[in-house]
Amino acid sequence: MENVKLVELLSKHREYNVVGHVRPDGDCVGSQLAVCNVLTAKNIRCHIVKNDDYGNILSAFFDEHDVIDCKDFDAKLPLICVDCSNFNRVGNEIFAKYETPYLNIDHHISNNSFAEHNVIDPDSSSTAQLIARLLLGEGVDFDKKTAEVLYLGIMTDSNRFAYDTTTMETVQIVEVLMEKGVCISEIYRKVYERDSLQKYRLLERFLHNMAVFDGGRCCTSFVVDDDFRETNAELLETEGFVNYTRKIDGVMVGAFLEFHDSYTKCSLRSESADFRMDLFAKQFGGGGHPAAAGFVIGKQDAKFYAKFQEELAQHLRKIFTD
Ligand SMILES: [Mn+2]
Repeated sequence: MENVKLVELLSKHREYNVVGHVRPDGDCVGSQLAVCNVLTAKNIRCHIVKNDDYGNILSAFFDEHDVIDCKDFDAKLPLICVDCSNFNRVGNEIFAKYETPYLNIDHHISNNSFAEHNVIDPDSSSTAQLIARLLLGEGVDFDKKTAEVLYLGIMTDSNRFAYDTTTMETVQIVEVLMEKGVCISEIYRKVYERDSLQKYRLLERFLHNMAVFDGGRCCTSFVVDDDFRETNAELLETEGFVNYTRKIDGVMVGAFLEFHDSYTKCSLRSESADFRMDLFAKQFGGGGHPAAAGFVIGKQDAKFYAKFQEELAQHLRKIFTD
């Protein structure tokens, strides 16, 4: 990554909009909140633009932050995007109103540098880790609240430090965040031990639909819109479901699909970065990381699911013969 001065970039203007991707996760929310906290501490105004539902769990991290709905935001303000591999990940309303965002901070290998200034590091386990590294490297002092939201991003995107994206740097940064007052068990409970019963009802259906194929190397599952309606689960409550597809012994690639009435969403995970889930997702207009990627396409039917499974198996076979 080229030598960037994050604080210098953030100090160029007196007011900003900050946004993450739709279907927000812990990294996207933690990164937005961290950037906002740093700006606020410098007396720079900052609005988080709400482009999607944050869900019960992530909402608990917002506190007194200035969040404005996507429909009422001022598109004349410079825009900071965090954790977005593509500009269209910010959602249609924002995407339609901005030509070029001011700043793009991200860690996806598939990021196409869509902003005026781009701070991208695919070697970082999370966008939050990248922000933390830059702040610490530039000698910026930040408070416990900022440390907590940075930890939220690091913990969730590294899958609780289980992914091989977790490096010495990840752990060293966590050490500094703890010095600033972060209580690891408290954030863990706030994120992972507040499940709803509805989530488990949806999970039952997901587990029921699990299929292993291609000699045990691939696993997929899915839920449909009726499953959400009948269980009352929130959309964001499928967070983490895809990991089950990859955890079965022998499975190398896993996928989780959501068949909605107006779109289809797919999450992909692989045992190793060599399996290039980002490239597989790219065929469907998506992207992500080598071992964790995804895409969203239009409404699909059962025929698509069978074809998708075949293509996933083929992708893997191709990697072994190359
Ligand atoms: Mn991320």
